[in-house]
Amino acid sequence: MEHNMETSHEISFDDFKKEVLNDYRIAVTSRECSLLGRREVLTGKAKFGIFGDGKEVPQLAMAKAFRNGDFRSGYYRDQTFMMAIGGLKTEMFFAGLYAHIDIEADPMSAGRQMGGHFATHSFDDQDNWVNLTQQKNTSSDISPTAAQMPRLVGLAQASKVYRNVTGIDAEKFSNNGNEVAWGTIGNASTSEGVFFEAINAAGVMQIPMVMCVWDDEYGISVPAKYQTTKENISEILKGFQRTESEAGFEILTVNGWDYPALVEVFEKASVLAREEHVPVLIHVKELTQPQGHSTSGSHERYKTKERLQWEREYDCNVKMREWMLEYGIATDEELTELEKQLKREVREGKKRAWSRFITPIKEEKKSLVTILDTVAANSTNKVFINKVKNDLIAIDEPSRKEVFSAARKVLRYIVKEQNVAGNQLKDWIKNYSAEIQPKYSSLLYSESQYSPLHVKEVKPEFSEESELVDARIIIRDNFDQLFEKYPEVLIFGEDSGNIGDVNQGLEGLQKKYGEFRVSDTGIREATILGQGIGMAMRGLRPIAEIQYLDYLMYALQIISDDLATLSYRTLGKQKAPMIVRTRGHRLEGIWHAGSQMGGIIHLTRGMYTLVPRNMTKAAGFYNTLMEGDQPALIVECLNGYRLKEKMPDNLSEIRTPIGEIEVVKEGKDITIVSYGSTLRVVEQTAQDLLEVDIDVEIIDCQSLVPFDLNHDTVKSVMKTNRLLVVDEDVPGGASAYILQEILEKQQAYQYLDSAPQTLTAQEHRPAYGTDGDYFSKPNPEDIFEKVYAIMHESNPGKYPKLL
Ligand SMILES: Cc1ncc(C[n+]2csc(CCOP(=O)(O)OP(=O)(O)O)c2C)c(N)n1
Ligand SMILES: [Mg+2]
Repeated sequence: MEHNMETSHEISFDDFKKEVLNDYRIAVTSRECSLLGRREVLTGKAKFGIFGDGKEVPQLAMAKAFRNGDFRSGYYRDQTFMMAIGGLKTEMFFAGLYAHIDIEADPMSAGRQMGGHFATHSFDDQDNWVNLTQQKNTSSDISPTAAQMPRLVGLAQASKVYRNVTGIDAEKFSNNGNEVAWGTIGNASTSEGVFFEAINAAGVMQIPMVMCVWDDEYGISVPAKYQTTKENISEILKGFQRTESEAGFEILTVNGWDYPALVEVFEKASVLAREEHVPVLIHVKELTQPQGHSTSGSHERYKTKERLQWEREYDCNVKMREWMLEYGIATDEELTELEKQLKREVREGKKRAWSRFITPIKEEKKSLVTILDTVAANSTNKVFINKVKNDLIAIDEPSRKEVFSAARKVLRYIVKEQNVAGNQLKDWIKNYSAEIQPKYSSLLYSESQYSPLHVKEVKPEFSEESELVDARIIIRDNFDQLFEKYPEVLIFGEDSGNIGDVNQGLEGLQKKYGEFRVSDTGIREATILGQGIGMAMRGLRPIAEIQYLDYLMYALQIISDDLATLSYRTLGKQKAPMIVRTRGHRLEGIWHAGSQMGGIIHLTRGMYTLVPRNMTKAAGFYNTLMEGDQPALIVECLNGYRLKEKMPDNLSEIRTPIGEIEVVKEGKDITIVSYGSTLRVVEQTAQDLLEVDIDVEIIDCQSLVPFDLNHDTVKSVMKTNRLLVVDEDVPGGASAYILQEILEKQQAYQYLDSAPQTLTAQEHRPAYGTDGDYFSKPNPEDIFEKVYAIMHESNPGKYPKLL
């Protein structure tokens, strides 16, 4: 139903009735799903349920105003909307609840996310974009409250870009920027900082974003009184209201049970945002929670009798029904009959979903039991094995955990036997693991044909004419060629536009490529990140600049929860191939010299973390990533922009390989692994060490995640038999990760003649000034003495004690 009943004057009363009745069908179906869903959790078939009951009617209105090409960025209450746009059937709803690992059964996340977290597919089975302008899109939901807000800004901004930038192939992504990004959020979640940050950003940017607040006056048990000043979000946001002379928001309010008013308000918002790119806030008030917040509690504990009574009366479905009777849309009998029929349909859908979910697991159990029969018959531990087997048989509807754990336990009983069925059991276990484990662990990173891991290295070439330049020129000229080559590339951040970033790496580029492609933003790292995520999800290639590594912390939650999990949580059906550009490691003072790499790499698995030691390497990483579909963070060396580097003759061709180390100096006595700014200090110290006859091999790991995929580091350790990891993170930070990669994954421990060691910064933040740096970060003397001490221990005769 593309038309809207308020604006299409030609439709007959019969058509109108049909449309309303169809809406009511969806509302009732959705409600029945919620009611039955709760039962499924309480009877143990599902683990947790959070449902959209009490929010049905406004979502019908939103779905009516939602057009092909639009995007939703919302939260866990929106099942009715998903049903109304045709994206969620009853079977899928229950498959999600049961955590069905088949993407066909649960298209939202293949069982990875709890129910209520919705998504549509942006990629086909060959990992190519589908045409997003021909479907209604939902960006994949996440649970952290308000974390949908930063991404929403980017989804809306993409329309602005498509409308204003020429030369981009927009066929699959936009029709002249006519797409609206629709946000939904609960009233209590508007208390989060990122909500206000996103609202302000959208107001500044004037992007087509319609923000809907579903206000049920509670956030779990905590009432509006403790959430929102004046208990009224639209009231306190009034300063954002646009006027005749000033751009801002259009702010609309409407009651959540008033079907015709809702339809009108949502259509108005849609037209305004779509045509004029004015952001709109719709405050939907007087909503209810018929079953309370989720299956983990009951709202009778914290709502008064009066409130509960009011919620029963103002239940939006009840009110819609009353309105339908009043306006002669249907009779009471007709509606009662319809409700009965829908109840039946939902029950049947639920049964089908359960059967589809449980049947394969029962088959798996059966195949194991057959093997266990033979294993038991041939074992002296028959009694114990039969016990495990019978316990499994007794579980009529087992989980995979129960099946697999039974198989693995039995293996222990036959470990010392020549059991004829032993190999059968072992094969079963291996096959089961090979089949099932990926269902839970695949696609954290791109596994597609477009993974940047397929991009081959192209080394920089130099000639007699190659000029020695300030390194920032290399990065600038490289961005210039990227902008030239890819019209869909954009870069934005604090001071990135007019002045061309604080280190002049974008000098002159705004003038050349315009304000939409090279732009300044407000100081708001979380939504800078969100701009990147949202625009990347709509086919653009954003580079989000975080001014300094230290301030990545403000964006880290969004990187960690949203960007880094996107491919994983959608089984690769959504991706945001953006680059986060930042600069860091040592410079000056506590807040400009941090190198919190351990925290970053651990919190952002799903995104690559690249740490080039100079600007040529960095340029090569940008070029590599542009050919791929994988989000990544590039940390440029803050103290490297004014150092001299040779300008490569083949700048636009260079590609730095990802997940590969580089041996920057060969040596025979000890392997030192390092990266970034610290690597230069290691290189300097290596010359001093040569003078005392210590020949170090230096490895630049350059790509922390993924780390040395070819396992080349261990080859160096095989030669030197000694290993030292040097970085400027805290002790036990990234250096511990690197050690684990080398010692455990690459099994380098076997080749060591000395204890493997790390040399890091002090545990505290780096103090200010030259001396602060010297006494906080690893300095040349620290490195010299550390290496020397290792050599002294191995050969005290040759290397007498230094200190
Ligand atoms: C960052 C974060 N903090 C806490 C929670 C736990 N939590 C989940 S829902 C919720 C209440 C949200 O209330 P509201 O935004 O009004 O939405 P409603 O559930 O009422 O529709 C809370 C505190 C969370 N998911 N994320
Ligand atoms: Mg609420």
